[in-house]
Amino acid sequence: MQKTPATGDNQPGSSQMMKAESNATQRWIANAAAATAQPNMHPDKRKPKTGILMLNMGGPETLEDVHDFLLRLFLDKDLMTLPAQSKLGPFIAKRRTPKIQEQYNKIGGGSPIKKWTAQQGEGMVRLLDELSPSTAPHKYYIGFRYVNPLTEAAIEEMENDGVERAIAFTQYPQYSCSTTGSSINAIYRYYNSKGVQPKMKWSVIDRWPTHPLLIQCFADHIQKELNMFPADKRGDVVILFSAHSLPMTVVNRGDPYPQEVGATVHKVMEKLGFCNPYRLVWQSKVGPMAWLGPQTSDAIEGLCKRGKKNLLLVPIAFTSDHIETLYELDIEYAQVLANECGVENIRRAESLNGNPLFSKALADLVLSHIKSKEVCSKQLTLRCPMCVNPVCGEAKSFFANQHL
Ligand code: GF9
Ligand code: FES
Repeated sequence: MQKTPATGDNQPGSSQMMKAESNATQRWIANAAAATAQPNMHPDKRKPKTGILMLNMGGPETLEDVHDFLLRLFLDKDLMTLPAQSKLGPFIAKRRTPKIQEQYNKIGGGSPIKKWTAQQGEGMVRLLDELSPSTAPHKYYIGFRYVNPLTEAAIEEMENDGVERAIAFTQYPQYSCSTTGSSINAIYRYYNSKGVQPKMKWSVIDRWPTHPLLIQCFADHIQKELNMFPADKRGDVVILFSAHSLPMTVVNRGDPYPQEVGATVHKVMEKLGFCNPYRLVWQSKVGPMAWLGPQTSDAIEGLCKRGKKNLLLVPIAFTSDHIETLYELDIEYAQVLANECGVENIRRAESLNGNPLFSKALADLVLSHIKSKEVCSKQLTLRCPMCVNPVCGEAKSFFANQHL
């Protein structure tokens, strides 16, 4: 028999009191067992108090996943609106699949984004459990927009796990309605289409373009790469920050992304003491419409023509490797295009990937967010001046009505 806790003036005897004491004892034993057993349990088996949903677009892990990735992308009404989208979307997805499969084939057969996100998430929750016992256990969930694990499945898992506090944490440092906005709308659509209210309390980390540890990571990776240039060329290197471009229709409706990417670039250069000349350029334009420029490829060509032949490419809007770094920057630009242009030295700064300081940045963002007791940034409460997507307004109201 276990020792029972002192219960004051209990007089043993009546069955009522025996029952009361027995209940108290069992509760005490259960509580004690939970308190001592939980920290030793496998992290995945403990009931998480705080769930952190890491939002990103995701990428196909295998060549077989390419089609469904493209299908979901071209059906995403928060990313783009096409005429007769439910017919045209699948048509374009199918037509583009072979070309995109070929690109993924050249980078080893698939996107590494899930692997990196999981590693970053593990590091983040390990730190959070140490730094914030009152909100522990923390569990990370991956919510991709276009591949598994999909955002909707992750939300369901969080609800089933009995998470109390749900934090939607965008993994895009800079906010665009076409990226983070689409993921946030997806969370809103999940509850709206089921017609249920969340059991968890939701809040959002919607942007972090100038977080000091993010800036430190970028500066470290740039410095490391600058040091790889021949010493006599190092001072002549042009740093080309390359971010995913946006259609001008998105820019002109007032999307905050170009300004926020500019803010990241400025802080990184400040950290480096403005050691080299630099530009912010934009990659991955597709289709016939106008996109924000200058394009990364044109900038490489134009600089070479003007005698600037030592270039350092820095992916600044994605934190992990993906097709735009491993194929577009490394193969298309740094190998093929650079050769044609007569480049002397061209290098690419490493993505943040498995850098432990980056996991620390993520943990610090979550911790500051919890301490702030705010549902989201003030910026998230404002729709783009020219927004025509009603779901943006509904999603903003959904989060504004979450009371922590
Ligand atoms: C984006 C990051 C920032 C379809 C073209 C066939 C459209 C689009 C984007 C922005 C990704 C990562 C931005 C379209 C239509 N967009 N891509 N917007 N993508 N592709 O509106 Cl970090
Ligand atoms: Fe920006 Fe709707 S497009 S808020």
